[in-house]
This record gives sequence, structure tokens and C-alpha cells, in this order.
Amino acid sequence: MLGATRSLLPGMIGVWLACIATFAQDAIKTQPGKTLTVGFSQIGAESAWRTAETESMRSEAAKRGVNLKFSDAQQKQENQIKAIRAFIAQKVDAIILAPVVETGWEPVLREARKAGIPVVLVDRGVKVSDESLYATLIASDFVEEGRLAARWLAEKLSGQGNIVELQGTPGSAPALDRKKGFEEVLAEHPGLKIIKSQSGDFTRAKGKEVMEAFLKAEGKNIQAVYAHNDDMALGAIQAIEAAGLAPGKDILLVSIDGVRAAFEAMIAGKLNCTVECNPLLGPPAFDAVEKIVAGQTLPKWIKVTDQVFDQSVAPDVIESRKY
Ligand code: GYE
Repeated sequence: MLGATRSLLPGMIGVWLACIATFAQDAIKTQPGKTLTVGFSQIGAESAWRTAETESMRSEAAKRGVNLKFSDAQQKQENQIKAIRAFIAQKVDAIILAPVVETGWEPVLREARKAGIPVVLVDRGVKVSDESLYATLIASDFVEEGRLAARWLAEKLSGQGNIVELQGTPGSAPALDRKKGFEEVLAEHPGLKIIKSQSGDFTRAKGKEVMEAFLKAEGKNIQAVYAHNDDMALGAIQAIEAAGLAPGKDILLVSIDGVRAAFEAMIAGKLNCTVECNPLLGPPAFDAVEKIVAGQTLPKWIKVTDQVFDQSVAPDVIESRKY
């Protein structure tokens, strides 16, 4: 038995040496100073928020001399999976992924890991059984954003009123979490009720369409709109005006993102409040990529902090807004 182990030893040492050589090669591949090639799988261009995020990624990559491979998935997970596979085939140094929905990523993330390519998640999270499948997530706390919106509305309505909800893309982290946080606070206010709730897919056009249907069904029964993003609130404003009602007065509106158009709508008195969600993720995303390729381990969630803005502060802050 002992003899057999002894005779295996030289072979095992050979395997160890081969492993060390592979690790060393990986280290050479990602040495500082070398131009990094990074694949970015973006969801699409559904909102002003997302356009700002894309722009932040592109300009930060250019600033740092990163060779950025950009892919727009037109809101489809299958396109994102294809893009990730293409990035793996091209042997990029890292992949940045803004995942459209939370589930269904495990197989492709395993493929990236097998190829030794780190994945940085930006803006939306994923549900996976093994968190080591991604290096870090850089995103806001969407549950907290939902709570902030609900607290603002509860105070404004003195705890009484019917709310309609425009949800984001079904199955996406911001839609699920913004609903969850909002409902959590609503549970403390029995006089506040969500009487209708439907997805407007984070777009202005769908927000308008769904709000038209809500107004048809409920009319003056609606005291407030909670929209999971500004674009849908802006669409809802159009529907409310078309129905002969005054947005911001007859029906209050609170939404999330804090894009420039939301500040303009607040100044015009049509939107009441926006909870900021910062899309300028280029700098933290490339900081993360650079640290990971240099061998550092990052926290699993790098939290982006946000604040609440309502009509009373909008005129003073609009000029300082960066997106
Ligand atoms: O709020 C919305 C969008 O994932 C945080 O996606 C992002 C959301 C953002 O299109 O406008």
C-alpha cells in the first residue's frame, strides 16, 4: 500500500506543478499595465436611466483605455446569454453583466467560471445557488427604494388613499424588490391600498398604456401612482392629463430613478417625488474589474446609496444632476 503511494508521488507532483504553471499563466494574462478587454452585456435602452448607465460605461472605458465590447440585448435574456458566450469565445479579461431578470443564469455563469473569466454584476442582481459564480454586484438597494417611496407617500396622503402601481419588467430584481419594500411599509398603514398593479416594463409608452386602463377602470378612485421608474410615471402623467385630470394634484405620483426629466416634471408640478437610483456605474464597475484582475477579492454587494427628492427641492438641485 505504502509502496503504491510512493510510486504515485512523482506523478502527483507533476500534476501540482502543472496546476501552478496554469495559475502563473493566468496571472501573466491579467498583469497590470496590459490593455484590458471587457465585455458588457447591457439589457437594452428601455429608459433614460439605462441610457445614462450605458453612457457611463462607455465613457469610463474610453477614459481608462479599456477595450469595451458592448452588446445590447433588446430586453431579452437569451440575447444576453448569447453575448456572454461570445465574450467567453473571445477570451475577454472580464464580463460586466446587467441581468434583465433574476433567474436562469447559472449555466452560463458556470461556463464563464470554467473559462476563468470573472463576472461583475451591475445594477440588477441574480438568484444563484452558488454566489461564487460572480465576483461582486454593484447596485442600489431596491427594497429600500420601495420603502422610501412608500414612506413619502404615506406621509403625503396622511395614511389614507388608493394607489395604483406600475411595476417594472416582470422577474427583474428592481421590480420584485421595489414592490416588496413598498408593500412592507404599506402594511403599517391600513388606510393605504394598492387597488391595481401591473407591469409597464419600465417604459414610458407602456406606463401610459397601463395607466389609461387603470383610469378607465377606477377613474377618480385613484389618489396616487407608485411607478417603479420615472419613465413609467412620465407616461402615466400623459394618461392622467388626457383623462382631464391634473397629475401631481388630483393624482399624486411617486417614482424611482431621479432622471433629469423627472426633475423637470417636478418643477412643472406634475410629478411629486422621485427616489434616486444612481445609474453612473462606469467608475465603480471598472474599479471592480481592475481590482479583480489584480487578484483582490471584493465584497459580494457594493451598495450604491440614493436619496429622496420631492417638488420642494427640485428647482434647487436640478442643475447639479448628472443624468
Ligand atoms: O430603475 C429602470 C430601468 O435596473 C435599476 O432599470 C435598473 C432599472 C431602472 O430601466 O429605469
